[in-house]
Amino acid sequence: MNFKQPENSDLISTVLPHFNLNGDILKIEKWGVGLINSTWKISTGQKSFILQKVNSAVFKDPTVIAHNIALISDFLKTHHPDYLFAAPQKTLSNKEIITIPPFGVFRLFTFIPNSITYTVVDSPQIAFEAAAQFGKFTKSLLGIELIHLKETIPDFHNLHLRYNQYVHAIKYANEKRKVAAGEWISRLETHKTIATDFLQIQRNPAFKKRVTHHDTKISNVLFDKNGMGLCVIDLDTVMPGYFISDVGDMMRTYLCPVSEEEKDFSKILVREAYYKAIVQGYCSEMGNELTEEEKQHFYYAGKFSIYMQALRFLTDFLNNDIYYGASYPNHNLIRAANQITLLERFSELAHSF
Ligand code: GN1
Ligand code: MG
Repeated sequence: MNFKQPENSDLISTVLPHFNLNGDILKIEKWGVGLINSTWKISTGQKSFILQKVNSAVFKDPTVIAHNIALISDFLKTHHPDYLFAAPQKTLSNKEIITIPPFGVFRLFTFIPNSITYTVVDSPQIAFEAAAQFGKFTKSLLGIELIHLKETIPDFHNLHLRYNQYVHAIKYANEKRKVAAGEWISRLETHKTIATDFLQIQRNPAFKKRVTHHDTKISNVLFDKNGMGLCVIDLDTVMPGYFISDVGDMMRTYLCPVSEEEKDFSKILVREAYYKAIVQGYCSEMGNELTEEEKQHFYYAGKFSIYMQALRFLTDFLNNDIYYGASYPNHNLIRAANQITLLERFSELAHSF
């Protein structure tokens, strides 16, 4: 279904009346940097909220998200009642998530008072704290019956499938885009073994599926004013997965001082102290749970995530930007080239890890 993007006036007249805000709306601000969902911070005199419109082209069945969040929330209440869990607030009709035509699918969270988010990682301590929070999240959910946790995006981090989608995109791309991508396609080709190694992981019983976040960028961790981690947020892609997905995406997004949007590739470099902080932070929670073989794959985790994101951006460029969208010509090609450059910098460091 095609929905309209709401203006602030539409939020006030049509969307927010479905929720109990307990006060007058004083301010509506666009919030966060996500590429897929749209997010706003809603402030009232008493409390603040985070309103999110779920991208229903990507999350085809939003009830699956609501199901997973309810399952996790119940498990934590029973087994870890002190865990700070930002569950969505129910609508006046008692739903966690609601379709409001013509604007889309929405849910509302209470804004955790005094919490801070970062958009860049500028100290190893922040990287350690974030990694510890993602580790704690998975650890706290050990014991949940994975069979009941659904895949909100089927095959989301299946690298083998992502590779096949990329090959398919090359085959059917228009000539102009294929030519523009040529150099980057050949540079990516030299890293193809990352995809074949993943097939081995899938077959290896030492690699366990656990509750995995799948989007461990720094803005998905809430911190307190002293820089201590409080909890993780943005739980749409929580589903069964391998630890390499979470650790790898932290490496992809914390090791380099600039983001995937950076066009000046001379700024792309890998900060080793941050690598160590991620490994130590994650192991501070998950060290006793990971198998020896999994522990041998921290470095692979970084390659896996950077390579997969490069494939995904390049695939989208070849597919005329249908997934991520583009705000300037060649946007997804630049993002892909940025990630391929990061992969090259990361690969050069192999000797030191
Ligand atoms: C998307 O929307 P956002 O920024 O949270 C994507 C991630 C990518 C990321 C790259 C559902 O996340 O997998 O790593 O962009 N999420 C989805 O910036 O595809
Ligand atoms: Mg996300």
